Parts: sequence; structure tokens; C-alpha cells
Amino acid sequence: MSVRSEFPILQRTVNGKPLVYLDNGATVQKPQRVIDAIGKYYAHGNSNIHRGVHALSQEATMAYEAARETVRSFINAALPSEVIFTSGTTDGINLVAQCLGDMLQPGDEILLSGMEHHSNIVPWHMLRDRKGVVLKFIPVTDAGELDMVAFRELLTERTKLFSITYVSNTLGTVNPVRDLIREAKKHGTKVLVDSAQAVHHIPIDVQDLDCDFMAFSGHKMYGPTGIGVLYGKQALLEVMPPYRGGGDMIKTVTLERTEYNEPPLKFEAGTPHISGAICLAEAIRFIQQTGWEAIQKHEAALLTKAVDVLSSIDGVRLVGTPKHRSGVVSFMIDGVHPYDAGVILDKLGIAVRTGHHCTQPLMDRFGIPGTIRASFAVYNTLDEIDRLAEGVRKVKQMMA
Ligand code: C6P
Repeated sequence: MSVRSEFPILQRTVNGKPLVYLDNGATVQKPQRVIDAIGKYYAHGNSNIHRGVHALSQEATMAYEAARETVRSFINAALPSEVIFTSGTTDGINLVAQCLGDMLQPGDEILLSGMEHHSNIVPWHMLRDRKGVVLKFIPVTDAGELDMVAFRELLTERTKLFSITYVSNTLGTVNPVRDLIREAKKHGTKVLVDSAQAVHHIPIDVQDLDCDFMAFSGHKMYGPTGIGVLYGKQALLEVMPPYRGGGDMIKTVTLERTEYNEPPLKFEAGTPHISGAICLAEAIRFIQQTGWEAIQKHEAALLTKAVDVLSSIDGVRLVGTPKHRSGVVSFMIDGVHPYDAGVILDKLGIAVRTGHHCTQPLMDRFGIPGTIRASFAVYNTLDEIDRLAEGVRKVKQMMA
């Protein structure tokens, strides 16, 4: 795709070979306009926000709040105050586990699935240990999809929260979140969607989905690290206690007590990642100008070719064969530890992730130590899939 030339890092070589970057599930590379926006902010616009009467502070405040509006419109939230800037998906999920978690009672149930990233398991383990809530998990089928029969059985009036990944970071499975949310709502269950692996592949409309919360990370959508978003429905954000205490999240403080600010500031204590938010907005403009149609068409072609080419190599086994897949292919090579394959591919200039991908329960489900994962972004090319296939053949030769 022509956008490739906007990504300077893709011009470099690794181990003397042109870089083939297929570790986009871990983090996506940045276009020049996002890199420039960081420099421009610090060279010309740096100031703290919501605090100063001086021009620089007001400009920075306007740019930060404009970024919030850009995110709002990108995910079609009803209000800018429903967009909370966080440090990433992990931070957003922890916020909900802490704040909504405070409102739960011992014995209340939280429904998760067996394909969650550790960020959507560990905060709930911590809440269970703190509050005595009960965790239930939807099993994963051999194809790497949710067991929908079990889902319907596990969902009851006791299920206060259902927290689910939109796209599996390990298998690429696209979960039918719209249907899942509709089912959950029949039981009055609140729903949190982990969109870390979805937000740069699939257009999102939080009002249409009707989720209560959604978390995602800037760095997986062409933006900087250290910035992310938690979407939350206004009515919930209003009743939830705050996450952290400090500056900007208050209306008044006396020595005796604090009166909290309204959302979203109630959940943004301290100086936020101002440049991060501004550059995230630039990344969103990159996605919008590239266009969802072009992105989805190109990424579908990459995936189809990757699945076809890899599954045609003798001794290669795909892990997960979901009907709906996005951005990710995980595989094993017979007799080769994923780590060894990753090291050899790296020598060939090919960056993939190997290991458990922060989904150890999913690896246990499949009875494997890890996988080799190729994950795609809009700038990848069909030729790079051929390079990956050549690399895999070489791994087989060397390890035979
Ligand atoms: N997955 C991967 O290589 P953070 O680290 O907060 O930006 O995102 C956490 C996270 C949460 N949910 C899902 C589905 C994810 O994929 C990730 C991050 C990366 O798969 C890094 S472990």
C-alpha cells in the first residue's frame, strides 16, 4: 500500500536484510506525521493543561481537549466526557476493576473468557482476592472460538460484569461482540470490551455496540506508547468512585475532605500524557485518511495469503482456525521450539513474536508452550508474506 513510504522505520535493515516487521500485535510502527507531531508539540506547544491563564497553557488545553473530541468521534461516543485518557489498555481495565470493582459485593460474578490477555485476567484475580467476587471463564473451542453454548449457560443474573476481548491477540479470532453484548444486556450485565487488537483493524461504534466500557492503547493504532483510552458510559462514570487521587481530579480540597471533579477529569489525576493524547489524535487522522475500506481490504488480502501460504508448508500447523479472523496468524513448526524459530527469523530480518503472548491460559488450553505469531498492519506487503514463508522453510531446513 502507498502508505508504506510514510513509515521511516520500514526503510531500515536488520541483520543486513530489509526489515519485515510482522510484530504489529505487540506494537505498530508510527507514520512520519505522528513522529513530527511529537516534536512539534515539544518545540512549540509544551505547557501544562487546565492550570494556567497564560497562552501556552490555554493552547495546550485546547489541543488536549480537541484530541479527546477526535477520539470521541472516532469511536462514536455520545459525549467527550466519556473518553478518559489512560496509559493504555492495561491501565483502562485496571481502572474498571478498581472503580467498578469497589461497587461489587462478595459473590457477584464476573465473566471472562479463556482467550483473554493477562491484562484482562490479572486485574480480576486481584479484585477477587480483594472483594470475594467469583470469576467464570467461557471455554475456547478447538477452532479458537468462544464456546457460545457455555457462554449462555454461564451468563446469569449474578453476572455483574462481562469483560471480553474483541480480537484475540494470539489467535486473531474476532469475537461476535455485538451479539455477546446483546445477550449480556438481557441479564443486566455490564460489558467491558478489550479492543487493544481491534481498534486499528475494525471501525468501532460504541453506541451501536452498546458496551459500557471499552479499553484500547494508542501504540497499537499508529500512535505513541504511554497513551490509551477508556471509554465509559457517562451514567456509570458519574457513580463510580475515582481511580487515583491528585491534581485535576478535584473540585475542592480542604484538610478534611475532597470534592471530586466530574468525569472525565475525575479519572485523570495528575499531569496527563498531553503530547501522547495530541499524537494519538494525529494517528486517528492517519487511519481516517487512509480509509477503513482500503485498510480492511488490504489487511484481508494479507491474512488470506498468510493463512494459505503457511498452511501449505509441510510440518506447519496453524493454531486456531476461527471463521472470523483479524490481523494475526499463530502457528507451530513441527519439532521446532517457537523461540528457536523466532531467533532464526530475526537473523533473516523478519520480526515476529514467539512465546505465550501474555495468554498463558490459552496456551494451556491448547497444550503448547507458545506459538510463532505473525501480525499485520496496513503497511505490510504480500511480498513480505513470501519472505515469511521462505524464512519458515529455512527454519525447517536448519532445525531438521
Ligand atoms: N498485547 C501483544 O503482543 P497494553 O500493554 O496495555 O498496551 O495492552 C495490553 C493488551 C491488552 N489486551 C490485548 C488483547 C492485548 O493484545 C494487549 C497487548 C501485546 O499481544 C503486548 S503483550
